[in-house]
Amino acid sequence: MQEQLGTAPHTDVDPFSAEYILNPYSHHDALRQAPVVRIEKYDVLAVGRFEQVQQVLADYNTFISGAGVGLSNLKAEKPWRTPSLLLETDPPNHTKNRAIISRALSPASLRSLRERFEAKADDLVTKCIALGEFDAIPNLAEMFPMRAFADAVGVPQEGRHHLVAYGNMVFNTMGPRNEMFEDAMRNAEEVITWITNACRRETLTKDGLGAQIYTAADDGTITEAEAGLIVRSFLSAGIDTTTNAIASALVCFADHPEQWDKVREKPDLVRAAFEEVLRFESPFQTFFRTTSRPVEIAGMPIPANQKILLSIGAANRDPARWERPDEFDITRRTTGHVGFGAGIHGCVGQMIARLEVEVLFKALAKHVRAIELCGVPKRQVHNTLRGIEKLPLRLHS
Ligand code: OVV
Repeated sequence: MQEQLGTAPHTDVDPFSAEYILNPYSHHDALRQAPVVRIEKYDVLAVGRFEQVQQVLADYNTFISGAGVGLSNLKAEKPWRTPSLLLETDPPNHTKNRAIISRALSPASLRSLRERFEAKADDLVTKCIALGEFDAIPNLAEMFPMRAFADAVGVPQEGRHHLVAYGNMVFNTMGPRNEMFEDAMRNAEEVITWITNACRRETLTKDGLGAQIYTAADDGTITEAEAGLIVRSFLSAGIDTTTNAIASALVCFADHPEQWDKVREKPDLVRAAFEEVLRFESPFQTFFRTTSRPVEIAGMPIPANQKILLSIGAANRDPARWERPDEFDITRRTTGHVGFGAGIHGCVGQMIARLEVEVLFKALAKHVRAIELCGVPKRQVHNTLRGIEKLPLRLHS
């Protein structure tokens, strides 16, 4: 389509419709038809080309997060929770908070977690093999982060299923007030009560990542309440994302047994394979920025205070950036994918996410010859995440 100079072409694509969510890839060309498009239904702009997504992510002063990274403008509409001190904040506050959580998630800090993760992965994989045909969502994709990550943070055992529900609330409410939004919020009060308690200093184990955040309250860098909110970010961002990354990886390997064979022969390929999963099936498909001033994107004037949707999924399959973008190929160069975002808000948990997936898939590579799909995976209709709801599998030892 020929775009008029200076105006973003309109599209009737709805990234929050069930039809889109079930197969986003067939709609991405419409989002990438120009550097910026206008999504009529929500009256927002969208970028889906790799180049512009990267440009928007890099310019954090113009494309801010402080008005929220969902469709709703947090400065104009009252949000259902206190905004995140990391995700929904801009410098200088973001910088200070990010340094605190960064330290807790640094490679040095994570080194001691590997062995614990390995024991859990081995145990879980052995149990899943013994199940025969099983649903890999609750039993594997959710179970592993729920054990490995939640233990690492130091949250109580009792009621951990609330973590999945909370992630669904956080990520579904980044979209419009549709059925997915309302469904996710149905049990909100109970879930929020559990999460709020789990983030308290007194509830957390003494030696976990959560407790480490509270050391910044001890030395007066942040308040007690701020420490609780930073711990909340672990619980918001750390379960559903990894769960769906694991689920997508399982489907990718079930669909491409020859690539699973490569991993089994050389388990050190797991880390590269995970980057390809993040490119190919980006768990966090869409989020927003808001313009802090009038700006141009590729010559198109954008007003101030304008919500802009970033299609991470479209950028990670942009044919202008990737050869054979729709092919899952664990041997390709994935450097530069935006599956973890980029820039100052780039996923602060990416090291622990990579560690979890590496350890889990190395355990699978050790024990599992073939990952067999025993039925069609049931996609989760979700405003933001590339989710799978039901995944019937059999792991052949
Ligand atoms: C990256 C991310 C996703 C969802 C929630 C948060 C962060 C948070 O900080 O609350």
